[in-house]
Amino acid sequence: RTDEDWWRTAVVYQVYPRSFADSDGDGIGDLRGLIGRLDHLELLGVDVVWLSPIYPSPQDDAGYDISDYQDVDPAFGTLDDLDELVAALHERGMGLMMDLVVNHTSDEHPWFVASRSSLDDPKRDWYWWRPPRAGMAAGDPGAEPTNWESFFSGSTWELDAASGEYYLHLFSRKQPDLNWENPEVREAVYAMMRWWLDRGVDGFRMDVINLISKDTSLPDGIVHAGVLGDGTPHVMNGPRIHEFLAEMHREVLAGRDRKVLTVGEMPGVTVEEALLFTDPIRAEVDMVFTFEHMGVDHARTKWDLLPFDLVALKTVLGRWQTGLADVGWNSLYWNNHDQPRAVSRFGDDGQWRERSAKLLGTVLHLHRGTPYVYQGEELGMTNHPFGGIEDFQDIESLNHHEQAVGLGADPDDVLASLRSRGRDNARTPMQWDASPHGGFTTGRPWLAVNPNHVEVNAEAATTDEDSVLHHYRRLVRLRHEVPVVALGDFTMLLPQDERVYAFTRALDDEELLVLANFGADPIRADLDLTGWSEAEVLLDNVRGGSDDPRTGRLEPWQAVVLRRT
Ligand code: TEU
Repeated sequence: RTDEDWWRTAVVYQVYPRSFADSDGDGIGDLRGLIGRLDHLELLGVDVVWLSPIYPSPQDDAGYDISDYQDVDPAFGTLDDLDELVAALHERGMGLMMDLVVNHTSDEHPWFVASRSSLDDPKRDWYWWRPPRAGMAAGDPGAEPTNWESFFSGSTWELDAASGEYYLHLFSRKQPDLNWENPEVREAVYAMMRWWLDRGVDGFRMDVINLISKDTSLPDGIVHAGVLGDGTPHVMNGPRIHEFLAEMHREVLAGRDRKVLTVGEMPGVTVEEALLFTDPIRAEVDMVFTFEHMGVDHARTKWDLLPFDLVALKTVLGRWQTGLADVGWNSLYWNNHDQPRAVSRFGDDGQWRERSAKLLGTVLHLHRGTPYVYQGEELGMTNHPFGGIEDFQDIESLNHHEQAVGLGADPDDVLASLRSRGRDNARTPMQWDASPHGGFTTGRPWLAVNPNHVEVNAEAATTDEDSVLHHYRRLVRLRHEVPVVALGDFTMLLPQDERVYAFTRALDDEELLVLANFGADPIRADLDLTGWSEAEVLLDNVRGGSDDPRTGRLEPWQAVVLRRT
């Protein structure tokens, strides 16, 4: 691909390899399993595959704790398998986006092993080491250098008894944060990135990349609950973040013989900051993953559930559309390996599962930006019916359960939150067919397959023209073939309507109108549609509906796209 802007009409598909397809019967997905399933991706028509980590890892955080950035974990295969995947994707006109996890390494990475080995090891300053708080002894309660709480519960500091110093880990204690203030660290990361580009990969999804610049004075955070404080204001979008990303662009991404696609995962990023990160003139990243729309249905923490509020969702997404309308670019997602299944969260995973899954696809893919399809989203896969805590495997969920129950929370309430929002919901194996374990493995799957794989699976969807899968295929094709979908101006309509999501897209003399009924009751959109009576119905998730969608009357969970010129 030489056209510099090919990516503005692209759709990215995220593969979580551990749960995608297992080729050797060990119950864990692998690269050869993925290579064997490329027809599915080609049917969908996606352009790029974002591959979650396949690197050597102790698997403390499901591969986001990396012990060797330039190899493949034997559980997933070999570097030869990865080279074969790159070639196979390129042959089909698709690209490969690797997951770049460089805010932290595994504590088993040789860099950290050296850094920890002694106070004067040359790599000591590759991580954040600090003595106990002034006037306190190592190991004393509260002696940690700051009061910050980890994303995975507990303190963000771990005491290393040998040296009597603490090291920083925003995530698990087996994920020590790299010290990006140290130019040697930055150079080592850039060299590794160039090594992957030389191997033929086409882009990077950058894990929590806005955490790499921190307030080096390491101030305490505000204590909202319990005894630990909120460190996020001191580690998100820190003072040198734009400097580091601009340097990374200069040192790695610029001057290549073809476009390198980048997306920065940025917890806590605002649309104002995203404008700076994605302004092409600034040459930092192409787009960012915001979490703002993922926060409309919970209070301070992801476990404090709130009911879904469509107005809140539209307000956030509308603001991001407006904010990046003229400069910069949006990413668009409902799902990934960290979020519960959208059809269970924002749709209706019971009677209206298929229709509401198609509605969610229509709404997202008709926004301006690059859509990301997470494995199984195109099948309308749902949350899993988890039972007790023994059903869960994700460190984030297990640590939260232990800490919350330990602090006196009702175990049933905590379990209800885990069942609704736990990351394991996104990590149950891809459902390929109705056979045992959904065709994911011939062995015992590392995490149980959803029992509904008997009816929710790729094989059944492929032969059903009305399936969620074929609806997603149509959405991808629309983006490739109808310029107003990728490039048209976005205008939100009915911003305060609690049931109808409505907006237009306009480019030159073409205009689209998207109407979506987020509910199980028929409804009439409160819009004057006289100018749309002759419009073309470009897409409708209800075949043979009783009403003409151009009247604005919408059946339960109906989503339509009208086009007029
Ligand atoms: O996620 C960053 C992150 O912020 C999430 O952990 C989020 O806070 C949580 O899941 C609630 O939504 C990235 C990776 O996507 C995640 O899988 C890793 O666990 C994390 O970074 C550490 O690498």
